[in-house]
Amino acid sequence: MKYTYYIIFILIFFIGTGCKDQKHPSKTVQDSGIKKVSIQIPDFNEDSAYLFVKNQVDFGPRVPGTRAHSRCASYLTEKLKSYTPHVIVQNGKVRTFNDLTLNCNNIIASFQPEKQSRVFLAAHWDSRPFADHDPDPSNHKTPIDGANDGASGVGVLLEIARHLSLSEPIIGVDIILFDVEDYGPPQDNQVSEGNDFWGLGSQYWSRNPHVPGYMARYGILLDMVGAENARFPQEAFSKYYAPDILKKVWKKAHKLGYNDYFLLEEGSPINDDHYYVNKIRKIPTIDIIHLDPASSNGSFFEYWHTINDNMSVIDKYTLNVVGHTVMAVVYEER
Ligand code: AHN
Ligand code: ZN
Repeated sequence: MKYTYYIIFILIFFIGTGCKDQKHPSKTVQDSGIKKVSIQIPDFNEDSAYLFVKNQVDFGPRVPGTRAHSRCASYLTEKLKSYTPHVIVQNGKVRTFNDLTLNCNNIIASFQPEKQSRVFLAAHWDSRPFADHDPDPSNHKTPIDGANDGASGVGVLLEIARHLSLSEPIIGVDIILFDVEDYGPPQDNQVSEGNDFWGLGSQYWSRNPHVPGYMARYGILLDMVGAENARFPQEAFSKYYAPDILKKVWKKAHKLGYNDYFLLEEGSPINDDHYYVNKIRKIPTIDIIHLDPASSNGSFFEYWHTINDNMSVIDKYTLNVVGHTVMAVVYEER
């Protein structure tokens, strides 16, 4: 009798482990009918991504022209150089809404640059010079940490870059960190053509790509991807310019169980870096961006362009939701 229980226990144990769903099963796909390629999606590490966000914020607000900004540029460049020898810092001059000429440093890291079939992943690394949406008007000229608005997307991309250095996907990947995205005119200083004073770094890159005639299958921009319970509706320019990419990414997110984050409803159009890449460079590019029509600013996440966009809003799980989804998409491309 004792033995019967023992055997039943052993059987249950083996059936149990045998059926257990692995977090990242290795998939085998038929590649052009000849050789089989095993696809393993590496484990996105949210602690690592969080640290990458914190390291940027620790420099202080990364406002173009400041010491914190140039020190952070060196940090990002060196970090990316530890993952690939192919890092370019593209320097250009851009003109702001208030007629300043700023140095713009777009930082580009390429993985398997020899491959024709490639995608790019992007985020902006500068932070906003003024908290013009802060509820307290005395903060309206204070620069922001931009933990979510800026650093979160870059943190996710640095973690992805770390994985790209450890295991190669089938396609080539470029990671583009755009500078001077967030120098748009403040709320109380609206200028005509004000919308085109956002995304100055991506406008520069779109007209002057780091490789002449640069092309990619598609691009994915990350903007404000670190707040707790983030919501990513389908931003309208992404839906207009890159509907198939949008569907592919949202479908993958849902397959991974992230339905509460990647919403199937449409979000308002945002003049973000992807808009200029679509318009000028003509590479279909989507924006994974936290939008919230119920927030007090009417469009973006609650602490957008306030001094409260600091490390306290960053949630590791959200970084994981986005990083895991993007890595799954990239590593399954063939
Ligand atoms: C506009 O408000 C038109 N664009 C803002 C894009 C942005 C700012 N993303 C992050 N900060
Ligand atoms: Zn911003």
